[in-house]
Amino acid sequence: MKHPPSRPRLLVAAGAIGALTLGTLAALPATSAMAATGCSVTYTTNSWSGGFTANVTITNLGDAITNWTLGFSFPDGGQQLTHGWSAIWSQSGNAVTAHSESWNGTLATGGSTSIGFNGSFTGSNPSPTSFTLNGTVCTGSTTPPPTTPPPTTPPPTTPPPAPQTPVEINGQLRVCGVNLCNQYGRPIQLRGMSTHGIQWFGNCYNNAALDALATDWRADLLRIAMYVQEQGYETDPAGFTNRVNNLVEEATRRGMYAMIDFHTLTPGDPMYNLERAKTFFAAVSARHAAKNNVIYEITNEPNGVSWSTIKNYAEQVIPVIRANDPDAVIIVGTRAWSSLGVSEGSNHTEIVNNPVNASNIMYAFHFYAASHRDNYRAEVEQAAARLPLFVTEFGTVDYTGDGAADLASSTQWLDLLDRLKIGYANWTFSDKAEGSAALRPGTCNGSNYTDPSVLTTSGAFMRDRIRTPDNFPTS
Ligand code: IDC
Repeated sequence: MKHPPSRPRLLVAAGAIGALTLGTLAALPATSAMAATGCSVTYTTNSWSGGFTANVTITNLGDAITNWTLGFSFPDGGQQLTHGWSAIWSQSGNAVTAHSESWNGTLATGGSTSIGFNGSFTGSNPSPTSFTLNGTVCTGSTTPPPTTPPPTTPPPTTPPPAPQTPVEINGQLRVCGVNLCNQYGRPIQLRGMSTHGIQWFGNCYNNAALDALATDWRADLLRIAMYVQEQGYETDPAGFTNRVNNLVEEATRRGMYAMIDFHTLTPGDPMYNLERAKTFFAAVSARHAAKNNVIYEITNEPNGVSWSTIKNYAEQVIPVIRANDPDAVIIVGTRAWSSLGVSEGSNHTEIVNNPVNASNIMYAFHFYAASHRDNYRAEVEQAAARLPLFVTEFGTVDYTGDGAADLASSTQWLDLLDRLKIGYANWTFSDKAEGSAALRPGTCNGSNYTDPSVLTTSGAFMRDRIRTPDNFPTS
């Protein structure tokens, strides 16, 4: 029974096992993950002075296995495996491993096999207290296979509702009483920006800039300022008509309302441009008749002329648009730079007493916050009770378009317009070196329109005002 120690042989055997074990270990997790596991082990010894024989019986209590590895640890540091049989034995430190031979690897459920070894010891020879078979601790009972969770179909991914654009929500607008109403007949306020003169600042209305206006500023509205004089429309009617049409398409693609501003300024008599207006509006209204987001502003700022002259002009231009686009909202400039007459000593009653003979129209009011204050605000408050108003242009600065932004007066103005649900477009979404411009000079040469550093004082103020939620009524 006594077998002499034979360490060199064991070392060679251990090396061989190491090579075998690699493949086995890799296979183990896959099989054991699906199988019931369990085992019991009996371990008995006969010992003599400094040596012993251990008989080990392994019983498989789990599903059938085709090879096995028994593991245990000697409790005493002096215990040493010297020679084993019926398995490929190895020892590393206190840890002992026995791997099945080809002939006893298969163990059915309940099947047993006996193996053994001789060992030496220096102090005592306690038996190991814990065994593992293929990694499972042998407790004498069976562990059912882990219940494989049913294949999880990922929950249907409901895409987050696409944020709706102002035009998707509100659809075709129409004037209702003194308000602008959406497709549900509910009053709304549109908040947005005006271009500068597109003959000068066309480079500011590129994709990145308009994307920023629609998604970063969350503007509802783009006012397209097409000057008629000052190197504008009169110099190239077809070319400017195309430019306006293209910007209408750009606003439409981004779900914004497009306001076409026939930007008369000097001379102040709109009749000076009557034929141009008819030609221009016939063209753009034909082109955009099927759209629901186009608003026509037929004259920017009449000045030095009577209200009856403006009314006469309006009643000639409006039918040209109506012939193509019967349901579009049309906005008429008012006397004295669209001040409802105030800047030339009149007031809104001249309109109330002699309104434009057309339906679905609004009247323009313009202000520059550093120049126009309480008396203008009072006028707007009164007029708003009787006339549909739209602030198609205003500045946070003085009437020159330059100087410092008057944020206190601008805040008073915008609070008033919000309360009265009067729509507005701020002058200007451009990088002109003047106080009213929202973008710092040079911005439009670049591609970044969302970094706060591109905004002027006026731009930062306006962006904050415009990007707050609209809460448009939807029923
Ligand atoms: C101003 C521009 C300025 C330009 C000038 C002349 O801000 O850069 O040189 O027009 O074209 C208005 C007009 C609007 C003016 C603006 C500021 O509608 O065209 O823009 N303003 O002066 N009415 C009152 C003020």
